[in-house]
Order: sequence, then structure tokens, then C-alpha cells
Amino acid sequence: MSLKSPPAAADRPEVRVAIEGAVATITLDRPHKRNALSLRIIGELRAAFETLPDSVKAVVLNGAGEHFSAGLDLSELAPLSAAEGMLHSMVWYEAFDRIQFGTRPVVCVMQGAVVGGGLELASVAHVRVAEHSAYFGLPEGQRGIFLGGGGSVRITKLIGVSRVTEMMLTGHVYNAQEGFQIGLAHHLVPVGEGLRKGQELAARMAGNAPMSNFAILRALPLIAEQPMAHGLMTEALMATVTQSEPEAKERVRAFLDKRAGKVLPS
Ligand code: 1HE
Repeated sequence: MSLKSPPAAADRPEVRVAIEGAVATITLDRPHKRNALSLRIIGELRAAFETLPDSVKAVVLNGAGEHFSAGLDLSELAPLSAAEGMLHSMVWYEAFDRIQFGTRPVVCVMQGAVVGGGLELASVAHVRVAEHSAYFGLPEGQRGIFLGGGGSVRITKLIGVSRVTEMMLTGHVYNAQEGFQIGLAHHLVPVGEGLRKGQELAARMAGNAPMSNFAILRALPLIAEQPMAHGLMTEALMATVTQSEPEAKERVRAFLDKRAGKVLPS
């Protein structure tokens, strides 16, 4: 069983990377196809994350044009055998794992359609910003297919099995405000302000202590799935390692010496 590898990046890349200071902005750049996720674009996305320089400490993921992503490129699905379909999902899983379980926090900025595989991709990010134009749907039921980009695991964790079931069965589309309320977005901003907000959040996260970010990205999701006694033990171990870092000592000292900011309402 084999899956045709994505065509070599011919004319122009479909994923753009722009780096400013410690923040990289990685952009799905296939707006004429509403950023539909082909194997090629998934490959380029993975490569973009894997080749970031060490100086990059946080990432903004967005989509060019009026839509974040129309999901799976349906034109690629038609010729796939069952075995190839299985491999297709594996290609997505591996790319998405690199994004979710890397060392850099990722903010996803969403506008327009965030549907099917587009929502699966958004659910990989650690922080999600929705512009008021964003809408969320899982049309797999209507297309005669199923989630295949990790959404059964990730989207259900965000909004629950019940909502995902209902979305898929009925084609229910949540608007931006509703998506924000049920937990698909952490921030809701006016149209055109998502990127600025995403970059501001990324810069803030890039300024965290690296060991704290590591614990948040890598340990927290595992702890949350452990039985309570195991989770508490893992948490205590991670807390011990994190607080032992010289940078943690200095940051705590800075607060005690009144050199660090207070936690105030925004
Ligand atoms: C596509 C795709 C696509 C657009 N695969 N080519 N996803 C869906 O079921 C969503 C399908 N897309 C749409 O509902 C609409 O395209 C949008 C509402 C997102 C945008 O509408 P609109 O009017 O702005 O654009 P359009 O005219 O529909 O699309 C522009 C072009 O993009 C057109 O191609 P063209 O050659 O005729 O110009 C479309 O065919 C193409 N296009 N969306 C392929 N998805 C890992 S499992 C995940 C399973 C899923 O993701 S299922 C959900 C699939």
C-alpha cells in the first residue's frame, strides 16, 4: 500500500513563512482553492514548522484570503483506495503532531470558513483567535465521509462529543460568536484584526520561560489524560523541574523585588 507523494513544489509555494523577531507567521497560501488542504500543502506546512530557526519561539498560523480553510481537498479523495485513505490520514496525523507537540506555542487566526479538515487543523493550535467572519462546520456527514485529520480526538476535547456528533449529523454551522462561546476560539476580534491579535499573543508567549512553555505544551496534555494519582505525580515532577531552572528563580525574584508586572484585569 502506498500513497502518491505530493508533487514537488513547482511554481510557487502554498505555505509562506515570514519571521519577525521571535515570531514566525506561517500562512496557508492557496486562496483560489479556499486553502483546501491537499497533501502538498500538508507537506509544506510540516516542512515549514520543521525548518524554523531556533530564534523562533512562537508561531502564528493563518490562511490567505477570505477563508481560513475549506478543509480536505476533496479532489484528492476521489481516487483513493481504502488502504490509501488510511495512509492519507497518517500523513495528516504526523504533520499535525509536529505542530501540536513541538516546542513552540502556536496561535491560529481564523476567518471565514473553518470547516472539516480546516477545523481539525485549527484544533491542533494551542490558542485560537476568530475574526467575526469565521464560521465552523463539519460537513463530513453530508459529504459521505468521516473526520480523518484527528478531529474525533481533538475537536471533541474542545467542545465535547455531543456537539461534534450534532454538527456532523445535521450540518449545523456555528458562527464566530457561537464558536467563541462553546470554546472553538479563545479570542473574538473584528474582521481584519486577527493577525495583529495573533501576533501580539505569539510575542507574549515567546517571552515565557522556555521550560514553562515546554511543560505547558508537552506535559499538560498528557497529565490531563492520566488517572488522578499519576497526573498529580507527573505534575509535581514537572513543577519541580520547571521551578529549578535559573530563569524561574530570576523571574520569581523579579516579582518579589517589584521589578515584574502584576496580574491585572485586561
Ligand atoms: C475546493 C474545496 C475543497 C473549495 N476541496 N476544492 N470541505 C467542504 O465540504 C467545504 C467545501 N467548500 C465550500 O463549501 C466552499 O468552497 C466555501 C464555502 C469554503 C467557499 O465558497 P466560495 O463560493 O467562496 O468558493 P468556491 O467557488 O466554492 O470555491 C473556489 C474554488 O475552490 C473552487 O474551485 P474552481 O476550480 O471551481 O475555482 C472549488 O472547487 C475549490 N474548493 N473548497 C477541493 N474542500 C482529513 S478528513 C477532513 C474531511 C473534510 O475536510 S470534509 C470537508 C470538505
